[in-house]
Amino acid sequence: MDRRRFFGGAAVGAMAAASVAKVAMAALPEPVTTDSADTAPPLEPPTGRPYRPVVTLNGWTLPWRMNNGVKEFHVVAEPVVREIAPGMKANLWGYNGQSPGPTIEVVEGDRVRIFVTNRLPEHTSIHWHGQRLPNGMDGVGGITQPQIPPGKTFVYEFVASRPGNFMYHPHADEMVQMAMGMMGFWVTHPKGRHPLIETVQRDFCFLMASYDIEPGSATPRVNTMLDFNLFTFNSRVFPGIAAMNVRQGDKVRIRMGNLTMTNHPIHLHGHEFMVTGTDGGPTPRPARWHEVTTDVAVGQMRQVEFVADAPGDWAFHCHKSHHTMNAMGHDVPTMIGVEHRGLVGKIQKLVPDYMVMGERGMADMGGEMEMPLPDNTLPMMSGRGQFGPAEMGGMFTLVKVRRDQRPGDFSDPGDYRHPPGTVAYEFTGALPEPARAAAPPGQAPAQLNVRKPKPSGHSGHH
Ligand SMILES: [Cu+2]
Repeated sequence: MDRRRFFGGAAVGAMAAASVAKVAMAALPEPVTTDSADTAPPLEPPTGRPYRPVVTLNGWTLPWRMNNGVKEFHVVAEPVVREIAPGMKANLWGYNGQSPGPTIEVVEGDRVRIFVTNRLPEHTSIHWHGQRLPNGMDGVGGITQPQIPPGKTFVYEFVASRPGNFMYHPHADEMVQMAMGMMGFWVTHPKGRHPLIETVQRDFCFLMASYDIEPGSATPRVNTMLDFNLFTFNSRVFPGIAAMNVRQGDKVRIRMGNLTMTNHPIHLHGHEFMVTGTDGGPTPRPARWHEVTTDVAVGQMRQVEFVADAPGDWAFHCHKSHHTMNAMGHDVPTMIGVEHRGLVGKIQKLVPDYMVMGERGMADMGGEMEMPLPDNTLPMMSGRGQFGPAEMGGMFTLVKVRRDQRPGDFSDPGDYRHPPGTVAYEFTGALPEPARAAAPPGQAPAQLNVRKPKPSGHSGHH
């Protein structure tokens, strides 16, 4: 029978449109989203080649489906609400319900197909930072592809050909979209054993982002170039950043990428690590050396590894002190040594938001701020440990090393129990007078007790 005649004119069109729409719907994987800022347990690969998955700090890994040997993901660009730390939520843009977006984990050699749906009010694109791919899949809006209009879905497809650390972010209205939090981590695991990629017991990843959110508000100022006031690991600040909880003796890998506007020297206490990889891939062994701080420049990724052999709660943070502080602290006038009691109250009658540093430093403001904070605003320094206020915010968290942390258990073991006699303690004896105050009999007291070389009487070597 002639099919065209059987179905008839107008009916064919309607029928065809309906079935095409249905096929397209069926072809698009159901988007998976979350509204949680908790650290999800590692996503053990249900299909495809096996690997040891990563743990994304305060994040999660995007599930996929296999379709004729292709790993299919559905990424949705959309406005999200992100809890930056308990007490503050930010209106950001992100992917699949959160900022940053979910981590994408694949295996070297995987063919991946990523459906990107744009639910933002403006167009976007996704650039797959660091990947080898066809030029037209590189995601530079206007250059390698048309921008993805609001409401539309585009498809990216390529082979994840080299193992390592990657990022994804828009290459469309970048200043705005990255200032709003659009970014995600990508890990390509090696296929089988790789001579430069070691097996580790704990594998963590996060991205660095900075925001300029005026105290009392919730939406970043997108035009800021330098004066950011929130420096985050995965859009979280201390004490909201999850600790990295490991078992004593574990080999630990931490992967990090920097999508802020400045560099971050990342520092680990109590251990030496080795930089074992960058966004260019694993680092050749002769080029590795031990560090306790590694600088992650703008647009770079670093992967560090160490054996967590020292039990304790070890600080892990950016070494720029302003980056371990939240909003409000950066513009406060220095008042150390200035007696200004009573002055603040008078000024605040004229300027209600007026705030100054304490006479003895800023620590007075770390524990209990005397001033009420605007709504939805974090103290500039907060976070407590078992011994009191930590006076930090921003890019600060802990690596918690415990003898009894079970393999595969990433839960927080609580505060470290220090063995007796191993905590810095107060000296309670009598304090001796400074030595420089003592003068030999018959001489005036010396200002400084500096030993100088004798002007003569010393025969040289010549
Ligand atoms: Cu920093």
